Order: sequence, then structure tokens, then C-alpha cells
Amino acid sequence: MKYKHFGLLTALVCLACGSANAALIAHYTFNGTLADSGTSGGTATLGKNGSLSSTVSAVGSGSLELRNNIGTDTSGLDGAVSGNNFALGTGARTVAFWMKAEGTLDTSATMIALGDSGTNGGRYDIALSGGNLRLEVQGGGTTTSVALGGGNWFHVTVATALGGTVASSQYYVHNTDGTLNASGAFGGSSTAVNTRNNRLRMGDSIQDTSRDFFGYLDDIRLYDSVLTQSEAQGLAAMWSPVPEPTAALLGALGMLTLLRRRRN
Ligand SMILES: [Ca+2]
Ligand SMILES: [Ca+2]
Repeated sequence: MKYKHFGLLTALVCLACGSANAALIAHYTFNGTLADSGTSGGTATLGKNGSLSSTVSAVGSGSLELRNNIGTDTSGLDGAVSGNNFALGTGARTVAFWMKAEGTLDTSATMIALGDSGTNGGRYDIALSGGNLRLEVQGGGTTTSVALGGGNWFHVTVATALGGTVASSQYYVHNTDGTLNASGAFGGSSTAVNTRNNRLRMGDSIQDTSRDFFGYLDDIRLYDSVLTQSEAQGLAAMWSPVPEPTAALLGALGMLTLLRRRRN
């Protein structure tokens, strides 16, 4: 009996090991820093359109702010770019992040880009087309009917399983109150995902032309595993923005008025 229990215990421990192997390989909080709190991304570099905001965020004390300061570069470096490369190939991955699109967006504004255009399926871009969520790889792509513009915050999770295609990739979109806005498989394009060795681009695509994203991105995470819907919801439930400066200002003005009345 004792050995039986030991076997069960070993099995449970191994299960725990298995899930622990699913790594958060890059995590940018933008809370006053460009450092990666994951394992492999390295400190990010800001491009011409990127800056750290300490007054607007989705989680914590800051976010990545993206403004159109100087047109486009030619290699997708206008937002923020990871210090290191990722060689994901056909491997499983999940990208999760908060986004707030603002102003006049580029035609194919890109929130997250991995890989490059060297081969079919080599690029992996999570973007907007006509304000709707789109997953685009080199040689293929599918635009959903999920609208992500309008100046609202959304939490977006996109997951591709080992050997997956654009069509089989899954998306989960959550609102700031943690409710599910939309979910499903991208469908459409059967192009296989085969992400080439390149850096993680945030707010721009290596394809570049007309692909700058304007607004805010926050809590950008890259996993080397497929997250479930409930795990995606768990990330969305972390919504905890910097208090609106206007609300704080109104509060201060209210106090001032109250003090003046008391004096009179
Ligand atoms: Ca943040
Ligand atoms: Ca650009």
C-alpha cells in the first residue's frame, strides 16, 4: 500500500513539474521599467513612437505609450523591441496583453510581432485590420469580427498549439471587468505557423509600412505553452490601472471647495 501511495505521489509531483515547465518566456510590465520579468526577452529598447507612461496603465504603475512622432522606420522598430530573439518555429506559444487603441491608426496597426518574413509562416503578427483583431503570418492571415478600437481597454490572448495554423489558433478577448468579450478559433487561413528567429516587437511589425500602433499596450506576456480560456481570464482579472488623473484632480478640487466653505 505504501508503495502504491508513493507511486501516486510521484505521479502528482511529475504533473506539477510538467505545468511548471510551461514558462513565461517574456513579460513586460512597463511599470517604470523596460526590464523583462520573464526568462528570455531581455530589457526592451524604445523606438521613435514609444515611451513609458506613468499616468495611464492597465496593470500597475505604468504602460507602453505609442504616439506617431516620426513616421515609420523600415524594420518595425518604432514601438518597443525585446533585447533578445525568440526561435519559436512551429512550437506552442501564447501571447497575452492589454491594449487601448487611440487616434488615427495605421491600416494594419500591429500590437505584437514575432519572427520575420523570410519564409511562409515565418512572421507572427497580432494586429488590427479595419479596427478588428487579425492574426497574420507570412503568406496568410485571418481578420475576425472582433472590434478592438474606440479608445477602450481590452485584454487579448492569442494561443497557437504545436504545429498549429492561423485557422487553428485561438483568441480570447476580455473586458476590464474580466467578462469575456469574444473568443474562438481564427479560422480561414490554413497557413502553418513557423515563426522565425527574431525579436519581439511591441507596437509595430517587421513588415513595417503602415503598421504602427498608436495608443497604449501593457502587461505583455509571451508563454511557450497554450493557455486555457480560464488562464486567459485570470490574466484579464488582474486589471488594476493607475487612477485617472482627472478623478484625483476632481477629488482635490472638491476638498479645496469644502475647505473654503468651512473657512467662510
Ligand atoms: Ca503596467
Ligand atoms: Ca513602423
